[in-house]
Amino acid sequence: MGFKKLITSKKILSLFAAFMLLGTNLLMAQSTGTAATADASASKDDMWIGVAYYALLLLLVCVVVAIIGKILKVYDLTLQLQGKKGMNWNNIIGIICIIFLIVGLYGAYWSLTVQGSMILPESASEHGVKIDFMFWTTTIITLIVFFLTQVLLFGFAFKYRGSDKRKGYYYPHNNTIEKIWTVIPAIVLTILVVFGFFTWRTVTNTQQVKGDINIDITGHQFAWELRYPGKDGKLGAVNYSLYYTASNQLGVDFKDRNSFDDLRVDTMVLPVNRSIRLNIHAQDVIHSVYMPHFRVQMNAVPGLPTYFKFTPTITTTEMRNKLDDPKFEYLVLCNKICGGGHYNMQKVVRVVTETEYQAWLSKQKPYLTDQLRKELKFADAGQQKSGAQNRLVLNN
Ligand SMILES: [Cu+2]
Repeated sequence: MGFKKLITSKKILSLFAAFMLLGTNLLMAQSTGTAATADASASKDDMWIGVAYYALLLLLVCVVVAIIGKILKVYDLTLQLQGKKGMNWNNIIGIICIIFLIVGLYGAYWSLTVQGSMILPESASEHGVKIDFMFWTTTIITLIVFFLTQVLLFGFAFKYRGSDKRKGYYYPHNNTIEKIWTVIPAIVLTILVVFGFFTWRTVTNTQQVKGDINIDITGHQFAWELRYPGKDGKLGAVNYSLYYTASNQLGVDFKDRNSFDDLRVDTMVLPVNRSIRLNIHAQDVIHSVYMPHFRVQMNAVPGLPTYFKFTPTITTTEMRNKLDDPKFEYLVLCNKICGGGHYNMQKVVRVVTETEYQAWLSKQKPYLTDQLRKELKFADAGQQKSGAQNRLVLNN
């Protein structure tokens, strides 16, 4: 293939487009990461240098491939001019297929061992074990299929490469083979999908029961806010029309007396082996509560409260020992790209024993601060103040 033909061919163009997309991702990631820093313009320059570097590298690879192709072609023509037998292109393509197979399988092995070692540790929640089982089943099945199909594809391309000694056998159709490669994948995929459906159903088909620890988690650009119930074990209601006041950031509705003893906390502390119900809210755009160690993820949608129930099974201390990492912390992250500060939307989650949990809980400050009491004029009217008046005060 000539150079001109090479650079105008669709495949090369799409490869180039993929590289440019990679550059765009790099651009977004870097501009987000450095949005708040003073030297943002300097790093933007660096970023463009990075994009140009990859674009040039791609062009260079194309040129080298084209030159090698040309050299071989010239060599082939020279041989033919000398009356010798030309190069055996069938052998060359066959060997390239085998090289591609070996390099590709090594790449898959490298990815599995190097990147695979960065995989999450064992699930720290009850339902997570089921999700992990499903994940590993799917991974093992797809790995077997991947290995078999790649070896067959490139192995056959090599073994049955074109040769003067044999002729290609014309084999247009075979119903049995068609049935096998349609029915087997259909059965396997159906099993996986049904398996996934039932697993997800058992994970999410939950009811609120007595003894659940209700925790409100509210996402906004760019932080998570947490609210725990007080001694009554009940969270007061929230009202979206009360959002955005400085001292009542979560829009807690003090018409509801359950809200009087609610607690505002900074770290999500959870007692081990207790059922936790996260009530999930968002105040501006869609966020997503993501707690990878517990295999928990649920979108936080403005105006549409969602929830997720789970039971942590491994304390932070136990997990630190298991991983031999004294600094390990569970995290709650945001898993929706919700704006420039998205990357920083995280909070520490600490799983502790019941005794430690009670001790921690007793030290937390109430959501209803003195400032808020003053704003709501609780001091004047005591706790009998009507909700309608509260709202009037808040809206002023
Ligand atoms: Cu977010």
